[in-house]
Amino acid sequence: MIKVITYGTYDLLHYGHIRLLKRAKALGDYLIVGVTADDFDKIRGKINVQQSLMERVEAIRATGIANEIIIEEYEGQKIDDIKRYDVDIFTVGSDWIGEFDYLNEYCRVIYLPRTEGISSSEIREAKRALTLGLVGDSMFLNKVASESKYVNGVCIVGICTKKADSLSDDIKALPLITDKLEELLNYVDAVYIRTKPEEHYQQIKSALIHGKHVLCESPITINAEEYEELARIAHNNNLVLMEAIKTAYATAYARLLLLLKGDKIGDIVSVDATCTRLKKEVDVSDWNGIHEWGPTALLPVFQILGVNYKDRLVVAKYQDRERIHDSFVKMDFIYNNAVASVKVGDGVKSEGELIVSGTKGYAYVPAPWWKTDYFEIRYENASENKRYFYQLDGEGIRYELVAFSKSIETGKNFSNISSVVSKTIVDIMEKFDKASGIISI
Ligand code: C2G
Repeated sequence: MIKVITYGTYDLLHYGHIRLLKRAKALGDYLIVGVTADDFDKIRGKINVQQSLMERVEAIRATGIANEIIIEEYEGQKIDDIKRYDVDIFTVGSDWIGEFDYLNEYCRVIYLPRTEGISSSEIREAKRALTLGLVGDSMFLNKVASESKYVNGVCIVGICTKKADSLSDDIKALPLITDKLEELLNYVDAVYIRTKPEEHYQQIKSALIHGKHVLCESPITINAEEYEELARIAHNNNLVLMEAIKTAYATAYARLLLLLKGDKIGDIVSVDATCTRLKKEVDVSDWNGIHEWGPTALLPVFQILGVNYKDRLVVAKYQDRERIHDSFVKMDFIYNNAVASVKVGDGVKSEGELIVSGTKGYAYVPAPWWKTDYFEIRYENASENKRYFYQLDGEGIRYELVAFSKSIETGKNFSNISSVVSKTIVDIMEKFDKASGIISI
């Protein structure tokens, strides 16, 4: 019996895949099909896969072509599989020609002509086809423009800005550059907003009223009533209003949360998050420290300990006598059985780490924890320490854009940030801006 093996993602199974599978089967008597696991795809850069692993396995099974279906989970697994299943032939489409010649050491390698004119990416592009407009003057928008290229179906077609000249060539080449938001809104399906928080409410409201979906840098607003109003407008018009905190979409951060929920370090007693970035000179026209860093630093506190803290202590150092621009803020939150401490600022330098302390051990995320691909779970007995690494491309922005476009396309909520957490972040910002209960140093 001649055993043949082939591998693929097989997202949105199409006739190109099926032709490949039929020709692979014809090479022998028994066909094993390896379907790639979600994590494995993400690590190898396939971040747009629409169907779950099980949906893709079931679609392959339904063809009746495969004699056996396995899951491809890690780099190098093909060699293990060829040995384990005593495979005679490895085959894959000609788009991979040369990539798997090393397998000749273990079995015959055959590249089959790829079917032209169809691909999962093209199907996704056609299904999703979302035009996106950027709003703001920040250099951060350059990253969003370059990251959007990795997201099937999302096309940035314009920007509303007053500083186009200071932005990237990608942005300068956009078909529409305007300083009028309404002009941009008439040209796109959705907007990504990165402007000063005090401008968000009006900009988001205008976009929603124009029937546009919104991805907005946190804090979405700095007023709780305004947040509620915007959430209501979005809900009533079946529009997506999603908060952008790229950390929430970093795989390592998301996996850390799952481990902590799984009792890996016992009962969590303390969460300590620090985010600082010392600016050469503080531009009081720019975001102040708490608005720029507060949402990111607060995210693990509220996602790990929840939002029902009993009390809080806020200490702030300001750059200016009017107390408009904070340079350093320390916030402590008291819970029933835990405490959290957040330190943020753009006028003070500290170690940007995240430490979650528990009754069995602790989680340590090194600086810059907010865009980490690595963390450790540490115990009293260091030999039990565990290290985790998860590839992070583009600081998490592309995954955030995928979640936004999937939410729009499906009408389901693919945001990694719950509305309760969003609301609490807004509440903290509003209280801070009203200087309620702040100890100034
Ligand atoms: N394919 C094809 N014709 C197409 C599209 C895909 O012949 N129009 C083939 C690919 O060459 C591959 C298989 O169908 O052999 C599955 O394609 P994908 O689902 O795109 O997955 P891919 O990542 O290309 O799979 O490690 C090997 C890879 O996993 C191969």
